[in-house]
Amino acid sequence: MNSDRRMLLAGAAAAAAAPARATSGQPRLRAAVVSTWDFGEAANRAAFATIEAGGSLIDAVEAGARVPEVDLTNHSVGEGGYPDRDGHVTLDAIVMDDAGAVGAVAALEEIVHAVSVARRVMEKTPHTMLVGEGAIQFAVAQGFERRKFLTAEAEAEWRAWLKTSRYEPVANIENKRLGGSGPALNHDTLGILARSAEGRLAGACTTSGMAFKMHGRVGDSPQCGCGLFVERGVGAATSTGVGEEVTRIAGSARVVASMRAGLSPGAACREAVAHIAQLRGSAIKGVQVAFLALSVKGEVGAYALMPGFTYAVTDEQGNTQIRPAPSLTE
Ligand code: SD4
Repeated sequence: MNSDRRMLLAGAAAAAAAPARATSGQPRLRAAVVSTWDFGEAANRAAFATIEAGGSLIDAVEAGARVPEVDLTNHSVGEGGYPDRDGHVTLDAIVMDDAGAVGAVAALEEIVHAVSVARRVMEKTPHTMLVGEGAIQFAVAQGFERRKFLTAEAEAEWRAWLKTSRYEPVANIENKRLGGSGPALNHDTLGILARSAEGRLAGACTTSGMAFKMHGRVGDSPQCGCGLFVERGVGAATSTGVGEEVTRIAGSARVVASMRAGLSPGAACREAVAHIAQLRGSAIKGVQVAFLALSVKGEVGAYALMPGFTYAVTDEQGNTQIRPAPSLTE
């Protein structure tokens, strides 16, 4: 089966599995939720249900991001994440609303729900990011459970990797190992954006980063303006892929700036991808980077460097579709 057909079927299956419409007679909450990759469908469902239950947009994106954080089959987020080259699973996460509230953690270890710690940083500290041991201490003080984790599968992959210890873009090595067909099969970072009926916006991003990275490496995901950016009255954007390439251009902030200047979400994502390609030339051969954006009006767009990036869109009625993003290269 070719990948387009798989995508369509996935979309149909996801739509069929969409949450039931509210029947309470209350005016409908018309929030839209979008997230990266096809597994984002489960995250969208959790986020949408949270809004329908009366939660805030931040509640919604947090609930969505917590889904892959405990999905042990997801090797780029949370408990199932692949470790760094020293065998430590280290997590990065961020939450942001459209009123300038932002909180993030980076290189967090031994706490599964990094996105929830990020939210506490936003709400309980005067800071925007805590890292490493300080982030762990803060999380423990906030009542989060601290425990070591590294799944048997992640440990086996790490031990296999140690035989060569060659750090290469995950887009290639993990795909080959998993026998996947697309170039981005194992990029599983979750970026999630939500919009209320009134056009308010929030977002979150959570990841364990690139597999077998250097200890202490932080990618784009938890950095405000790189892995996530949200601006009132304009829109929100998030990214996935090799974070260094996004960080170089403050990618998500750039996408939102283009939307502020009048570009559609799709055109804004394309502009950022094209800029990376132009800037980096042959240095990014085989590298995947993708952006996903949501405008204040509820328009959605995405664009990737390489084919294979998909995203999940949940409309105001709660129906979810998986869409393939256009890409710069074939
Ligand atoms: C990072 N952008 O740490 C993340 C990785 C990623 O899907 O998106 N993986 O660079």
